[in-house]
Amino acid sequence: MIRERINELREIINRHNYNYYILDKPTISDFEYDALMSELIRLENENPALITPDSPTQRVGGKPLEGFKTVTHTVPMESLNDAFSEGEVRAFDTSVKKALGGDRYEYVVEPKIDGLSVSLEYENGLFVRGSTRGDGVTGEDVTQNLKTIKTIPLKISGNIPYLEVRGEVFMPISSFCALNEQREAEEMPLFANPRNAAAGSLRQLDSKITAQRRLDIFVFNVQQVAGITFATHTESLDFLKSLGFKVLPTYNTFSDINGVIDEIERIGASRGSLPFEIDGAVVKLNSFTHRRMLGSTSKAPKWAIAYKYPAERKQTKLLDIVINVGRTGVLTPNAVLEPVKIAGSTVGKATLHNIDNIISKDIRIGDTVIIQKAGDIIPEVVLSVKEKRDGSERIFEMPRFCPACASETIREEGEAAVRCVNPACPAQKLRNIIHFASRDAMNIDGLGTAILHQLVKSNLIKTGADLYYLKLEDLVNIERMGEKSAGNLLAAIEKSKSAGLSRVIYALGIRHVGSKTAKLLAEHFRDIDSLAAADISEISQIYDVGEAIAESIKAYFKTDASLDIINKLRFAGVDMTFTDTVKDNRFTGMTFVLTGTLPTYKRDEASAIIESFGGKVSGSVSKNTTYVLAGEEAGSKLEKAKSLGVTIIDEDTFKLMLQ
Ligand code: 0OX
Repeated sequence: MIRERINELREIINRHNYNYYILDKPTISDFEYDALMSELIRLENENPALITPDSPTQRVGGKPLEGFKTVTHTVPMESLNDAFSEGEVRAFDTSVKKALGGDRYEYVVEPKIDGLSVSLEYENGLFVRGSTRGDGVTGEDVTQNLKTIKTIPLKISGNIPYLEVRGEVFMPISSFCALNEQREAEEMPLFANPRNAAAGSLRQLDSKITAQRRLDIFVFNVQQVAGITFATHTESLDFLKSLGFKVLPTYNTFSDINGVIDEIERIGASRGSLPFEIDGAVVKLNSFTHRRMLGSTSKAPKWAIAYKYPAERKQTKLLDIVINVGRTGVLTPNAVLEPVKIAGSTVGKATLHNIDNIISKDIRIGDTVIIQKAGDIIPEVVLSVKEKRDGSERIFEMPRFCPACASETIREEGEAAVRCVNPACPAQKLRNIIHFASRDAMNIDGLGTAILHQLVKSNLIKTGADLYYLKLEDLVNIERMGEKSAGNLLAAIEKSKSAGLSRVIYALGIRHVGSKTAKLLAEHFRDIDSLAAADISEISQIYDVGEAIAESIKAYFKTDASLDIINKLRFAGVDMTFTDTVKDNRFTGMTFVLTGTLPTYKRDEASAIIESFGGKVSGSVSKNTTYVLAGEEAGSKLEKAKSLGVTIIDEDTFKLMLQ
């Protein structure tokens, strides 16, 4: 009874998923859909034995992985030879004609989706494995992540013992824009284009993140199938469509090259209005017999070619140059343009990269310029049209003062970028505070980006030092924070006051000062005031601390804003003196067994560390062993640990435990 209802619900939900995601024709309301899904989730929760891997509930992502397994592609995932002109496409046709010796032949022309290639494998109708292309022979197992893509069927009909299909995972432009908008609001680094966003999303070890990313797929090839043969590629694509796959939006056939060229142009002209990005058109022979006659080189088939569209260029007027202060303090000159339509969107802004670029291309305010949209979402100014000048154009200079905070900017030797190094600069505020609270810095537990974003937005904090002046009511007033979590957070902030000098130095976010340098500085100067007062020669005398780092430290402590931060930290009672590392007793009562060769620690080093934290090291595994720390070529101890169910850790995990 319950089993039947579960099956029925799965079928109904799968049908609605197909209507919504593949046909783009929803047949029920979101409300009704959610009700069906909730019922299925409830029934499965009550009857966990009835959960199957192809259930629509299994698309939400699972436990984070430690790493991806590698997959060997039994049928190589070949790449394509490129063509950049009509002439090259015609030359390809000439070589095909020659190889087929007078046979009549037919081409298929497909849009070339700009995403990343994946393989999907089905055994007895069930989606069992999905992997990235990798180098074509070995890729990574990303099954969990692919399952979150609603257009990938988890089950197919037709009694097919084995099927492997290939497709391109991509991020629709609208999802990409929404994702970047959200990341911008959270002050996270932006993805340069939808392809990078898709790749970053598919290669997440935590599939729950992938599930939030709204990826999609177009399938375009049968790699292998048991029990069915096709005469042509289009036949195989029609077959995939009938199984419920989301196949490429077009795959038209042509029996002469002129038709192919026209189709390439047609696809190119549609580029701007497609909801996803394409970077070319693929021309393939349709007949599998003909494909076999042509064969492949080691890299790519000789029966196909990818025509790559040139980056679109447009002419417009450069109205002004404005400065954007990025999250790392870099001042970037941006062009304000007379709006033009390019690659599907209206553009009024373009990047000029840096001042050297402006000087070398002699770009002036008021110039007529050529802009180009290549892989990146923000177009760039390629050149200025000097013939169109009338003498009214103005030469641009970088401002000496930061437009966001008015403090003096610096340009380091050998660097193209001009920077603002004021730690309290509003353009970098949130980023600096996130760094301040992060694990290797003040290590404030429970203080994530979202909370910090709200604290900054409500003007409760301007720098990391302000965290020490937060009160309970400040925290409970921000969204979604209960009194208990607010209390925990205050306790974590309080605890961080004794993090020690090296963490404080690192937390300040001084350019070039990583946690290793911060430790060296802390050991040498022993309190923050000595560091702040030191001159460049004294700082750069420290082994491993060069002149560039020393200059950066000096520049940091020169600003009033930095001194203000130091004073606030002092007044709040943050320990800014160096004490030789005090070990805690975190391993008391635990027994470790070491086996195999560890990547960086020698055995006795690891043993000494364990003992210094109060743990014991034993030579043999028993049920009383807490952890087996295993390296390369671990032998029987590892086997024994597995059989006894003892937790096995690697060196990376061990290092995490030491932090
Ligand atoms: C795409 C795409 C990629 C099959 C044989 C060699 C390459 N990105 O849209 N690859 C292929 O063809 C493979 N077709 C496509 N449409």
